[in-house]
Amino acid sequence: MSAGSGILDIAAEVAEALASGVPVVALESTIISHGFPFPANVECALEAERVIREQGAVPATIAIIAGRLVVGLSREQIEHLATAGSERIAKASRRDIPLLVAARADGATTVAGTMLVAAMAGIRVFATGGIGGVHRGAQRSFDVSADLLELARTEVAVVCAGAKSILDLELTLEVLETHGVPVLGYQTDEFPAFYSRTSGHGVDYRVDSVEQIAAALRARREMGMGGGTVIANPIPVEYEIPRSELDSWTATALLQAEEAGIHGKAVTPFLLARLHELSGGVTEDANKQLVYSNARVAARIAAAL
Ligand code: PSU
Ligand code: MN
Repeated sequence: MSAGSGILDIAAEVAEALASGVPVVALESTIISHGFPFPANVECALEAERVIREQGAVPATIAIIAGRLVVGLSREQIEHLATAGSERIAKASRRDIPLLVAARADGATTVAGTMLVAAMAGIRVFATGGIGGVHRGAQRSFDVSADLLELARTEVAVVCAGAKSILDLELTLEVLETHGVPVLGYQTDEFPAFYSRTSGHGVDYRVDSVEQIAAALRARREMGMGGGTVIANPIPVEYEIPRSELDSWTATALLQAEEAGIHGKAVTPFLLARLHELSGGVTEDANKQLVYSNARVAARIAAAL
């Protein structure tokens, strides 16, 4: 670790890239601790970093390690988050971060937590799998991911494959609209539903090149608007999972969550784990591949910036 002031530890390679204008792409870590089982989680984390390097950019995987906000995890730190177990590593969203820092604890950052730390470090582009959103039944549960509110306030572009159909995608798009977060479809007119390229919901704007995306991000910056941008990149067609299969796994997973009385931050990890189980691992490969695809697009956007 070299640069960074106070509680921020920026890896030397990331600090040098930021100082010299080499493109940098942030990656989250909840996907490592809570999104995938071991060893798929390590494989996915390391391969996403490799894909970013292949495009000439520098990856910066973000997490909280012993209370330090680390920007650019080492391989050992990635392996630690992947193997320590999801009970020992806190899922760290905006509200959790000050407490974890104060307690010198470990935390794996969600989309919201990663955006917050990336912005502190001066990183403007971030690749993930899917963003959190408005959960089905949120009219009663009020379960709206903090990811959406972070997108409203923090100026980082998030490249994702849309959001999972375990969520209410229509309400998710409504909340993003309310908060002034643009949803750009990369080479698509539809908001993708993670494992599916389509969801039946349109995007605000279709963009066909990374230069177009970079121009929109520059314009936002010049105006000093703050706030994030969603770049929705559909899963590559060869890895797409047929909707009929997904729908039945999703319905079962949602029912199991309700029966088990799962709520709060446990909901998303519970549903993800059930889907991996119910699909006999089919969702796992698709999930990895869409992360790599998002990492590639994010690196190209960072270069175009
Ligand atoms: N969606 C996925 N995989 C994930 C997540 C979401 O398909 O791993 C993780 C991300 O870290 C996201 C978080 O930021 O779950 C959202 O959690 P919640 O719904 O509790 O806000
Ligand atoms: Mn939630």
